[in-house]
Amino acid sequence: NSSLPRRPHVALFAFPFASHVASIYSLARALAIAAPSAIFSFVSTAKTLESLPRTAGNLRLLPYEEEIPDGGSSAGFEEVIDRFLEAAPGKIRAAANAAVADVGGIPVSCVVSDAFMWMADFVAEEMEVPWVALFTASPFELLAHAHTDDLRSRFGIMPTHADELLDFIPGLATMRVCDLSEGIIFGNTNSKFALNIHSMVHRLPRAAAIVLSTLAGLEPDSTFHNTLNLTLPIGPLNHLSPPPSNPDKENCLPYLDSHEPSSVVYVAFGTFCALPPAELVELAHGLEESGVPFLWSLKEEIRSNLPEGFVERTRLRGKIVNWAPQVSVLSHPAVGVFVTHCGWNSIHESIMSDMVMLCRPIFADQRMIARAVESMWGVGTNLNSSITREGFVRAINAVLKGDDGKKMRKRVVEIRERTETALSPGGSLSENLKSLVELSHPYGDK
Ligand code: U2F
Repeated sequence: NSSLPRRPHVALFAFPFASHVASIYSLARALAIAAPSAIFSFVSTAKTLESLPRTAGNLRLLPYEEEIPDGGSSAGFEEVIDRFLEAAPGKIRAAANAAVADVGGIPVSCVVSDAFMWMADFVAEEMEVPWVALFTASPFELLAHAHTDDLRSRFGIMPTHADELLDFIPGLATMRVCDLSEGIIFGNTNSKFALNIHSMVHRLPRAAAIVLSTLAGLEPDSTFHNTLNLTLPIGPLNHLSPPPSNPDKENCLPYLDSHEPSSVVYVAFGTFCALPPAELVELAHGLEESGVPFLWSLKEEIRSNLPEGFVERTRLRGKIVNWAPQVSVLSHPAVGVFVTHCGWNSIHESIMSDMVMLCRPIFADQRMIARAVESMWGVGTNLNSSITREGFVRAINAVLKGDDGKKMRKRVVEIRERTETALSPGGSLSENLKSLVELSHPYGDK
């Protein structure tokens, strides 16, 4: 009956790699709770869907039509992503149709996608519904990409002044050319991934809103929202809808329980980044020579690169695991410093736990984030692009025992407290979520 108000139906499309699925799923869960009368169809690969916690009835999980073609066993991570992106427009269209059929023909009223899946806007356009993009990396990264054309005309494709400040871009005044992501003016600017990001920034102005995962207090500066159209900062996403606790399968927490307050170094480089082998060796020697206890999240397959005898020699004061329950680890009183690659989620988690950092950025937005950690926010030390054992020992001592560390700890508490105001009821987080619910919910909630 066409006189009855239609039930809103929001289709969400994940970029099924690294921490991106967990981020957009947090958003989906928060929206599903905030708009109980709407239906939410969440689409990702069958494999990634398996790892997600099941939720209330109005949030339905659907797989992309086929599994990611693996390109044969020799296909690297980049190639797998490229193949996925190539097939993405067809997969999104098929999934949108399947989502409609799955709920008895209720049409999609709003499309939400990871910004990397900007081609979801083709489907939104055909369906004449709004498209909302979620950008999961740091706003620095979005700003830099949004200025790709300016940066290329100013510097060309190879930077000549790698140390030059980016102070002509509002919000990036602290950053330097060398901090930019690969694919903007250096690195492979013609890789499929770089071309996809470039297409994304040209498409983003069409979005009804760009949802940013940010922490109030960490934003580049007050002018940066003016550069982008309708930005809704609503991070940190895992605060918006906390994931169920990450099981401690390898007993990290009991290990931490047996240590003094602020004494343990926690090392983790996110979901897929790895140090170059020679630096992994330096880091291991640095941990050994520093004499401090450590907890290291390091995948089994990389451990063969550790120095010979390292594991045996450090067995009594070090623990190496495949995966740590990071949020619980960072908030454990025994942890004194976080050695991180500066993934945006790790930064949020660290700050929300009053934890100071030693940064070894690897790629993408991580160099800009590491710069901000040290120079903008003053909550850690940037080891830049190379770890040496001596430098590492010095940095660990300065952070754990020196005045530098004390100042950083004071700063991190100040930032966390500022953030908490935004996260409290009626703060900017709930206001922005309300605006997003209104966008994704065009027929009201009655
Ligand atoms: C990409 O970064 P990553 O996915 O590698 O890293 P993070 O954004 O820091 O997210 C890692 C998540 O995995 C969790 C951790 C974070 O929520 O708590 N985790 C864990 O629970 N246990 C472990 O042993 C290790 C990690 C990209 F490379 C970055 O440049 C971007 O900033 C980022 C966001 O788009 O995505």
